[in-house]
Amino acid sequence: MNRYRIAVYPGDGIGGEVTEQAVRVLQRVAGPAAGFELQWHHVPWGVEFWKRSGQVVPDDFLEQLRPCDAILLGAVGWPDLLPDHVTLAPLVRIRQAFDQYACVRPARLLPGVPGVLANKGPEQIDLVVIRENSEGEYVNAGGRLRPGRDDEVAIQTAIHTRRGVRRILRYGFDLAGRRRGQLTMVTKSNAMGHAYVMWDEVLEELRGEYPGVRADRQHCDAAAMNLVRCPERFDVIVASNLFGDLLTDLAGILAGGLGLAPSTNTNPERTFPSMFEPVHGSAPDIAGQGIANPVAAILSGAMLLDHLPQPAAAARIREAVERVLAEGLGTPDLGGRLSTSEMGDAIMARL
Ligand code: GGG
Repeated sequence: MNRYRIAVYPGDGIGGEVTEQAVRVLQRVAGPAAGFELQWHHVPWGVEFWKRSGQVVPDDFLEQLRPCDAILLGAVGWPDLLPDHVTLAPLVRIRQAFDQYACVRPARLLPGVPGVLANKGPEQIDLVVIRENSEGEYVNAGGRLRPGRDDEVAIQTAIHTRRGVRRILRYGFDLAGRRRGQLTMVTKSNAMGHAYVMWDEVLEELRGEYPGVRADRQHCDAAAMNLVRCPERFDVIVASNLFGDLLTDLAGILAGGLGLAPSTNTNPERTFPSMFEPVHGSAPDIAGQGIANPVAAILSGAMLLDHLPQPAAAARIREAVERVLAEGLGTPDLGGRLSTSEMGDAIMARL
């Protein structure tokens, strides 16, 4: 029997509430009948850990995570106590240290889920955003000169490498080839004429290797507009780190809300563990009320199983979630009345 060691990093706010449900569901589909076992390594990091130790994560946090087969993350951030860039730093560090360069964020409007766009249903909203996750605007290169003074200078430099662009575009081409064959690369090369012009060149360099994929490019402003105007024209989007972050909140809303939006931070070479997390953040406004939607975390768990790989168990989870949503059940963000744990119960009951 395969045994996988999974690190669970619930984090802050609703992270703990939704991760608890994801762990329940994952535990249910594992076991001797499925042919694999999950061993959990819970890490209590985040704002509560900082209150006790003065640090959001311990010094050896990467060493603790490294031997795991995968990481299940909840959410990070509690801005009343700590600046968001402090609580987010370990998450970005994990992505970079473990070379999790492919952030995969599917956005599919499921039957039964109320959509926000008139005349755009499940047939029209089914896309995947691949966000470059290791470089770009998130490398945090820069600094502040004369902080707080009127003549302060702050520099935040984005770094894009040809190798990094090539590998994320290849990932997108490969995925588009397995889906509907449409790749859209999103940049802003008309206004940012160095890095994003290199992105354009790499797209042209690779295009000929994928005759089965139609590849086009859009500037990020046009892509945001077109996602709302004609989402059915998108299949696979590849975007830089920041643009991917922006577009996946938009895509998540088009697919019914961030409470439903899962994601991966994948190291495709499997040299390091990959990490799975809901797209949403810690939602301090509803934390502790037991009303957060656990579906994004549960579907992130299904993506984790796909990666292990245990695709049959992943499919069972997706089917159970789809049945619950098709029956019109949901948490308040979906217009429903179920609590976080009742939503978990409903999914467990259909497994
Ligand atoms: N689910 C993880 C989480 O809390 N994300 C909040 C966030 O703002 N993440 C920034 C990012 O994904 O780059």
